Amino acid sequence: MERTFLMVKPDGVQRNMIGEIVARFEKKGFHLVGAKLMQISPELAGEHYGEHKERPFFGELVDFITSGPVFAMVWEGENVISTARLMMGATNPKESAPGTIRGDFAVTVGKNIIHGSDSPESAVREIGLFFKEEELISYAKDSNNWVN
Ligand code: RTP
Ligand code: MG
Repeated sequence: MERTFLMVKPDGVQRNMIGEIVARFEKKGFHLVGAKLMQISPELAGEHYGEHKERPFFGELVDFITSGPVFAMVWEGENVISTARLMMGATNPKESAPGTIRGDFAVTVGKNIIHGSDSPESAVREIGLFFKEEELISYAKDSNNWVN
């Protein structure tokens, strides 16, 4: 079963959106296997966003993602990586469709509420960066049988 790494960014935590975001993925039919509120260090931020190191916004991105607590999660389910990206909406909220998280709740690209892995390779890498194996819980839930 596929897994992805999702994270409510500091703006989402400050705006009391953890519950709203968790609820969307739960109701969709995905399965939560790990979650924690945490403060990202500058080192972890640099690794997580390593692909953007040369971009002009890198410094701002690291400052923002380390500016307050984030809510880190691992979700499991059929096609969860690409479906979660659809549910998040386009990176820039001025282009994200209504009905998506960014389309419904965000205005500007630097404060777009949620992160989600963009590929199977990113998902494995990011889950490994943020979670220890023992922090991820495999468990059965009867409701899963009504989804797949
Ligand atoms: P994320 O990694 O945070 O889930 O976002 P994403 O895949 O949709 O977008 P990505 O290209 O990976 O960019 C990472 C984050 O950098 C900020 N950004 N700022 N000022 C800008 O032009 C700009 N472009 C990107 C955004 O906050 C984006 O989420
Ligand atoms: Mg990205």
